Amino acid sequence: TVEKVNYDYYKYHPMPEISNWMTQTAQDHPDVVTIVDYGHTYENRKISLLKIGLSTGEKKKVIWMDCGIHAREWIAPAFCQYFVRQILQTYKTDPKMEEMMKNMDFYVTPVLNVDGYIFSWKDNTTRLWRKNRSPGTSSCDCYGTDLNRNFDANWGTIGVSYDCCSEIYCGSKPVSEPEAQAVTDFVGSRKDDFLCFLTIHSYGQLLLVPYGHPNFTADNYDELMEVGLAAADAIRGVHGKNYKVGTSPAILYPNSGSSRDWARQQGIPFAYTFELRDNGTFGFQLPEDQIQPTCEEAFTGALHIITYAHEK
Ligand code: ING
Ligand code: ZN
Repeated sequence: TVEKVNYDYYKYHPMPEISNWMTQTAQDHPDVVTIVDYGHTYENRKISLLKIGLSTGEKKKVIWMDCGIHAREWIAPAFCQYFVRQILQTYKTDPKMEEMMKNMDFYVTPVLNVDGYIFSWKDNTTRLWRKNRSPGTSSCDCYGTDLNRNFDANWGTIGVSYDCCSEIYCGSKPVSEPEAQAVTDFVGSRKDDFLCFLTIHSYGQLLLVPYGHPNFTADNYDELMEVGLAAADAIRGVHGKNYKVGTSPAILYPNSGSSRDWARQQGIPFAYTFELRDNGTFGFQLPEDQIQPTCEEAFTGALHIITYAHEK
């Protein structure tokens, strides 16, 4: 079969194009890629991931990556797509990648907050939308919950708002949102198999480790830092960009209810938040000519973490 080569990985794509890309990718690699629909958004769209791996008959470990939990962070879905292309391109010639594809399945969600992502493509006034699109309450007339404050990890305790008009509204209760429920159910059902939980955001050039709450420290904090710092070194080697490594309270701001903290609390050892480029010059509106270098460096960083987890 002839590989389709016409998808432009160095442009931003609206949701229908990303959905078609998922279908096409699964069709092009029927032996390694399957689409898994694992939930619905508030507006009842499917939430889907690509499961990527070589079947061996053995029980496999799992690498999780989600992109686009925040609507306006367009570089994140672009990175998930690039990541998928890279692993599919390299495993045939790179024995180390082939080994990883045999021992592990990669579960990649290119766009988690599908409703929000579509809304951010609507027009100039909606481009910077962050949250999902569920309506507020009878007493609060705004749309959207911050999905990265809605997970059941010290929910509602710090770095959140109970005002439904806020950008960091944590929702009415833990996992009130169907998008957070989908991840919770899917990952929670076989959490012991997961080695890595990588959740991709922008911007700031950071690798964040658990926890977001300053009163708690991950029991593998030292190892998370060591691996994160080595990943940042590798990232610096690609295009010279500096990525800071630390907990959110130490280098960004404290928060609760993030998917990464929930994943670490579930026992998934290597849980990281990536904040991709840039440092604020363009912010969420990162120009398309930076998609390629951003993806190249982030791929190197992610692969460093994944390789470490695999070999451990
Ligand atoms: N940043 C993340 C946010 O949800 C973060 C940073 C992640 C903080 C995880 C704490 C825990 O606010 C962006 N850019 O969304
Ligand atoms: Zn974000």
